[in-house]
Amino acid sequence: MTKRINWQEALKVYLIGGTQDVVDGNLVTLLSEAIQGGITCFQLREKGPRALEKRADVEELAKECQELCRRASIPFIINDDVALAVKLKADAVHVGQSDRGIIATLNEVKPLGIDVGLSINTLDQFKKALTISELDYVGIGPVFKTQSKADAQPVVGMKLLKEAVQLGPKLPKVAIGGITVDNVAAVKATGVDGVAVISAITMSPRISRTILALGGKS
Ligand code: TZP
Ligand code: MG
Repeated sequence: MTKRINWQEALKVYLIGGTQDVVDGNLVTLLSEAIQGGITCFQLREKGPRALEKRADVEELAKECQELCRRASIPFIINDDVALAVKLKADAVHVGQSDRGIIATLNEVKPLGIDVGLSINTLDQFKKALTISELDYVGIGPVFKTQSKADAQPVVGMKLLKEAVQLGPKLPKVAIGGITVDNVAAVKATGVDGVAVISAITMSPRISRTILALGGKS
């Protein structure tokens, strides 16, 4: 019997991070603090010029992060790397539109009890996602301008969030891109289930306080 994740709950404060996002490069310490602060899930996204390069190092880091998440009973998600998600039996894998086909990913991982999240940047992509019954959640964005992703898609604004909530109320949704403690209330007012952030948490001088302000578990 595989576990069932309540994504509507798990998406509330979704931390994304990799070595490249942490000033001192110590992702594990940052993640422990963020878990203490009340994040509701974590996605390992090791990517970009400052990311770890060796496969063995990424795997080791992933295992450490997975163990911290397991102890805190929050989902551990791997970005893009389906093979690593399968090897570690992550709770979920998150893929983008340009990554390996979503159907191929679902066919490979769902039988193993691994959930799948998909990035959405247009209403057409969202409509298509609604036809894929096995999909577990979508990430919609970038809502605002982001400094954390070099190849980010055009900003979608809050209009797309509102349209998606109206069109597909049941599919769990997390908003992403440029979300901070200052705009989180407006983002949540659209009806999305939660917010996914990198810099708001990784660059915060007061991690716990920031997570609480974003809606984390207290
Ligand atoms: N996908 C769309 S925007 C983004 C990703 C991974 C980066 C979000 O980072 P930040 O710092 O919260 O804007
Ligand atoms: Mg991707």
